[in-house]
Amino acid sequence: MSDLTSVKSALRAQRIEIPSWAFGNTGTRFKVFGQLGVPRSVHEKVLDAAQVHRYTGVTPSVAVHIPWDRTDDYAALGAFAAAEGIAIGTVNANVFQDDDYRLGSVANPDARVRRKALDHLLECVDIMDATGSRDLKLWFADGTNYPGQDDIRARQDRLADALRTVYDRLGTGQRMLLEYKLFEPSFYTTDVPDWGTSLLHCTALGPRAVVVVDTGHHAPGTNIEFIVAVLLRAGRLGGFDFNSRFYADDDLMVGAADPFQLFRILREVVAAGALTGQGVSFMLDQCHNIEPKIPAQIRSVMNVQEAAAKALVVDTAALANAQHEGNVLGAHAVLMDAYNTDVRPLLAEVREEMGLDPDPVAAYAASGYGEKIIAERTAGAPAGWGA
Ligand code: RM4
Ligand code: MN
Repeated sequence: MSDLTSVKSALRAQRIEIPSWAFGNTGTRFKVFGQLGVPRSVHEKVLDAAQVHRYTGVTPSVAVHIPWDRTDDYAALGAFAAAEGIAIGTVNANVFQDDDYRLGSVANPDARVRRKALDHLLECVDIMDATGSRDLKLWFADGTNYPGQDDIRARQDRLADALRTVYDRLGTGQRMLLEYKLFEPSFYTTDVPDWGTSLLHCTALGPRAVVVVDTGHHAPGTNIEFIVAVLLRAGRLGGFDFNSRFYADDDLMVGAADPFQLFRILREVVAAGALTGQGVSFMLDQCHNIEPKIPAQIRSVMNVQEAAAKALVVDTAALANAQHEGNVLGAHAVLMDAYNTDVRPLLAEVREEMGLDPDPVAAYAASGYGEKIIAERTAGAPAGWGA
């Protein structure tokens, strides 16, 4: 795809989902630095998420994390979001913050703990029914710290049993997204450490179980775009959790650490015709420990858009030709020409055509919303990681 009209229409149609937890206070195991104006409820997170959509025009849904976003009436939450012009998106389960989960959740050796974790996952599907969410995202902290601590294969069996029960409970049109992560908090084995393990479980379950690629969840040097290409080919790429890493699961802004990697990933997505449409969900999974949160989300969305635009302007005919001729340097040059294109004027034009300010960062700063929430949100407990 390289004619301007189709590039622009793809950029207009691209959708990015932002995470509710990006707006709460976060930090590391060393310190959580509180910020002013932080939401005190899921409703205020929705208001902040709606701001990101107002200035970017491409983030019409916000993912929630249960229990961080627990509320009495999820249908009402969905209606509240709709009134703000956005929807409740992916429901993220959380079976890693309870004392009971010391030895794991659905793979725990204790049947009582497994049942408790399973009940939480099923509750998340109930919430999806109420909010109209399509996707359930599962990430398990399960694993072991020491050789011999538990039986590796038995843990896989327990995991598979739980996934089967949840999969069978999904309603029409609902999907299960199974995320993997190399290590942490478990340091010896992790029960879903890589895309292969995730894919094996998804394949056993059925077509509505798909893999999530969190860009921060790989060993240094991993070729993530290769994984993306393979999963797309198999029809099992459910979506991304975008963020940046320098060392481990850093959760920094997407496109900050390695914009070239983001381009290479999105190049595979564009090549598979999967940038727009319903199949692949483009989510951010980030925390903003020291930078202001709403502007950081806006910046992140723009980083994804810039990488996507570069992926869209690849001269595919010239690339195919060079590849066919075995012209190694020529093919590489075609890709680098696209990567080195300054797509910011193009994106500014697309925004203007969408009735948006060409500079979302400046438009948000000029809106006064940041000052308003600092003045208003003085009482009560700011949202954070705590359940
Ligand atoms: C995990 C994983 C999940 C995210 C939690 C907060 O490492 O990336 O997607 O929801 O962190
Ligand atoms: Mn993630």
